[in-house]
Amino acid sequence: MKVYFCGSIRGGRDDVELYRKIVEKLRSYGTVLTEHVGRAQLTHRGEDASAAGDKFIHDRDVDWLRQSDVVVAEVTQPSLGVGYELGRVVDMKKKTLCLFRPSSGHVLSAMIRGAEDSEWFVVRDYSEDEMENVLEEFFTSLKRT
Ligand code: 6K6
Repeated sequence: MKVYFCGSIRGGRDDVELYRKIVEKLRSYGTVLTEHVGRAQLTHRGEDASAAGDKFIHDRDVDWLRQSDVVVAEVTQPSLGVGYELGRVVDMKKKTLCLFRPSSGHVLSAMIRGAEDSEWFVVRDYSEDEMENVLEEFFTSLKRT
């Protein structure tokens, strides 16, 4: 199974340690196409940015989105790129899980929360210590569909 993980990069890297833990857990379900999102060396300023530039990153990531079987997004830290990816993914009809931490003080965009449907797009409020169980529940539910 190919898993595409979305998390903020230029939107801010406050949650990078949590992204790393999510990526680690996701690896138990399949190949994570975007492991770099959980790497602390990848900063919002782009110290680890590809020399090929933004067009390369965009085209490669959209291609990976198309190839993926499942998309998991940590959406607590607002990010234009994550919002864009999720908008594209809704049209691709991929199984998608959005993870949001209400304790952060952020309020999730209506364009993400309101995109929830019973078939493809799930938005789950959670706390960090629930992360592994929430992922386990989601991937177990996929096996039943
Ligand atoms: C790092 C900092 C600046 O440029 C980089 C290298 N960039 C990226 N490499 C890989 N994926 C990226 C990069 N920039 C954005 N993305 C994709 O968009 C990831 O899949 C993330 O889920 C999402 C983050 O978007 P922003 O708007 O927070 O950067």
